[in-house]
Amino acid sequence: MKMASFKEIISTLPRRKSWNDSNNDFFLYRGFWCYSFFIEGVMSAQQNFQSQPSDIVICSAPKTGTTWLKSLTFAIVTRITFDDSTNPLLANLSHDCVPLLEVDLAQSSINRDPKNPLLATHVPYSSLPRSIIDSSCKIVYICRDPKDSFVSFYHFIARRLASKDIKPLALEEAFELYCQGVSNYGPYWDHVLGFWKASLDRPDKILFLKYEEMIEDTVLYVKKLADFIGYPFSSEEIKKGSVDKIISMCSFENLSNLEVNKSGKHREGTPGVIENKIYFRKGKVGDWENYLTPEMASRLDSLTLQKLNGSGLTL
Ligand code: PAP
Repeated sequence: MKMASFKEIISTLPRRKSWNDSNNDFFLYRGFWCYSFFIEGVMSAQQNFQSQPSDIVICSAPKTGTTWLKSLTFAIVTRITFDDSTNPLLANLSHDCVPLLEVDLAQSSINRDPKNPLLATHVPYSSLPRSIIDSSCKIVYICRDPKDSFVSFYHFIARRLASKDIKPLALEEAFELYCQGVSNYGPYWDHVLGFWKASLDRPDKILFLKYEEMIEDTVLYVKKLADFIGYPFSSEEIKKGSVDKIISMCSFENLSNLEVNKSGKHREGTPGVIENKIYFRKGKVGDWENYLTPEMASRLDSLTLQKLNGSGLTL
């Protein structure tokens, strides 16, 4: 199918005002809300993307720890090729080291670096290209407390709009939309549950991670991640401090202080250009307390309990 027909299909979808500027509405595609540009990419990837068994697909809803997980996974996979001073993560935003399925690989799976098995996506499990589900490639998913994820996303949009001199939606208005499920690739709970259920059915294929648990015991989860994706640390490497080096290189403090992440731009020269620094804000657990009232927090917690009820998952 051609882009024009994708656009025609999208124009018939339910539409809502997004948190972004008014030229950028959300459309409801297969049960999730998303900007039209990304839906076109998802449709195209569904037709064109051919996964390889060696692929490692980093999946997440936005603002749940994607930048960190991409860095850690990239550092694990490339640790033999690069040393501490030459790793591309020191000179590039991690989003520039890992192609995004619905943008970079939407038209074709051919123009990939054969040495890099990583790709990333925010697409919900039920809309992943068939070849990702059917091939023996690995999926790693990260999720986060929706209160922190909401606050993170709100700031991300506000900082992006500020650079264009546009006032963001009021926090309360964005919160209302979020609770209704109207967020980028949302409803958030459906996104998480899709991968959670799939990870229970196929534990060898999908590793399900939580941002908070990774912050709490990063060493444990970095080892788990490396084992799962087939790049385990040898006991020799562990003795040499390889795990700790990767964790320090990918830490919020280190990455956010790199020149590239202070002054560089992601997708420069395209309408989607973003300053790298807005991918780094605080990197803390529980920052929602500084922005949500107790009422807002308990409303979101109740919604989360209700949505995840019976799934065995807590957030
Ligand atoms: P994305 O979906 O646009 O890629 P994502 O990386 O998932 O964004 O989320 C951004 C959050 O991860 C930010 O959280 P905050 O707003 O609560 O601070 C960002 O600060 C945090 N983050 C970025 N890099 C790291 C890191 N190296 N370690 C921990 N958290 C990080």
